[in-house]
Amino acid sequence: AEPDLHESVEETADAIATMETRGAATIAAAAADALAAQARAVDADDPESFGRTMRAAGRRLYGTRPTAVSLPNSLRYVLGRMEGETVPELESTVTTAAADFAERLDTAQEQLGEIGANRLRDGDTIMTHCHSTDALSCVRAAVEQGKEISAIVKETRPRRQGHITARELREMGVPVVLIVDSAARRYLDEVDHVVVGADAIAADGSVINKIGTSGLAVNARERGVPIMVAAQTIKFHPDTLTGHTVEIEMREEAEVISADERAELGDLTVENPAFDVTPPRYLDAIVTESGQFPPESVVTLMRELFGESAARPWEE
Ligand code: RUB
Repeated sequence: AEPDLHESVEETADAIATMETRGAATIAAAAADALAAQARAVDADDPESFGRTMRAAGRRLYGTRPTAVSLPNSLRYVLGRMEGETVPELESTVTTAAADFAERLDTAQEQLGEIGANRLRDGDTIMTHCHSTDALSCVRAAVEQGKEISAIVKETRPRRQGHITARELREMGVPVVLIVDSAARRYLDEVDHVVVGADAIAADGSVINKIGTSGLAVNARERGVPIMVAAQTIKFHPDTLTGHTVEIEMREEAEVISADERAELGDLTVENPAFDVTPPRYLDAIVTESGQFPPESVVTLMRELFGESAARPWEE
């Protein structure tokens, strides 16, 4: 039987699954926090059972959503640093690693923001898709540099994360025009730069992000509008170094149609993929805390960071 888990692990896992906690970086931070809470709460006198409980907590969090690789990378960072002969030693290595991880996330986001901001010029209009804290970090840094930026914000059906983006841009003083997703190509003529985030980046430079990103990228390329992906290196998907593909999450039909609409429509299938894959040829740059990269070149940095194999310390 699986060990009983601390309520903050259960709550964090539920919040990720229901998307109350969402966005790749935010999910990663929440998972690290939950592991730290679990470590502090473990009521074990032997190191063996401490380790078992921590791995079970890792599995519970891992199983929530499949696409954002920042989640397993967070578990990897924290559980990979769990070591010691006694329970207090194990506990302190986990809580220290979780705190380090959170600090690295914040620092990385700030650093990539500075780099991404250099791509934006005074007077630029950007277009956004979904809500990405990494992408917004670039806009925030540009605004702080004194550049005037305005934004065309895609609503992002079915869950309208564009509303979160619109609100945060307004808080930065950025003028916002909100559009439905299907209006994006019409407005690209007015756009200087498309700025999006990532849930995962594959070894070939493909970017996995909110459904609709790939269509936006193809349209932007056709219109000659540059598109940058703002993504910390925890978005690198180490399994893709060994030929694995990234699982695209399929979500519930209830996000797309109501029960009444379903009754009216009758016998059909609704499909609701949450993410899509944009091939590297449609992207101009991947902006990370370690610098700006042409998408095709990220594999070198990925190997440096992860080696050839990705550990899975949450497994038994
Ligand atoms: C969120 C999404 C975001 C990335 C990057 O999808 O696709 O663009 O996660 O976000 P969902 P960040 O709403 O389904 O979680 O830069 O904050 O990590």
